[in-house]
Amino acid sequence: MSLTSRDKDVVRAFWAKVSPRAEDIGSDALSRMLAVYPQTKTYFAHWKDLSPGSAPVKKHGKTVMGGVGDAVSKIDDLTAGLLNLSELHAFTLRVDPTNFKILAHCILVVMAIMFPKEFSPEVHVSVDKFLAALARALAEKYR
Ligand code: HNI
Repeated sequence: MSLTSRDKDVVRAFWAKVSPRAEDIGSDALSRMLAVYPQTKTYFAHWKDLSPGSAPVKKHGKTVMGGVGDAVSKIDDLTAGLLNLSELHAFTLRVDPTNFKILAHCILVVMAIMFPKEFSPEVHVSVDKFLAALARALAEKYR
């Protein structure tokens, strides 16, 4: 299901609202991924402290959301836009692509918690479709 121009407008407008808190979103989403899907911890074994809100989790949460913001700016061609990031995750980090959907789900949950008013059913469906397209674009290099 590809993103309609309406989806893209909704995602851009919602991102403009939530991006000032991107670091908090990323840190909470990453903390949740590590807690709810402990198999993802294997990719971060080199970190000292994996506990929710720890320094490395906060820092990486910000990094991940930087990637999400970059994807919003490249929403018209996510596959091309995220090619390097897909290569990094596939070949260097060897992240199992099923985990992209898992982190995307955690990001959606945190956005709903932090922005209950703005997270209307219409925003929900467009942001969900965007994050699914982002996960697919990151999995592109695995094919
Ligand atoms: Ni991901 C590094 C973005 C999902 C494990 N990740 C990055 C970087 C960005 C990024 C940006 C930094 C790249 C660089 O150094 O140039 N990651 C994203 C995005 C998603 C995502 C946008 C999906 C929404 N990454 C995942 C998932 C895992 C993952 C699901 C594992 C479960 N990522 C990593 C690891 C690194 C990483 C590991 C390197 C971090 C480090 O500190 O070594």
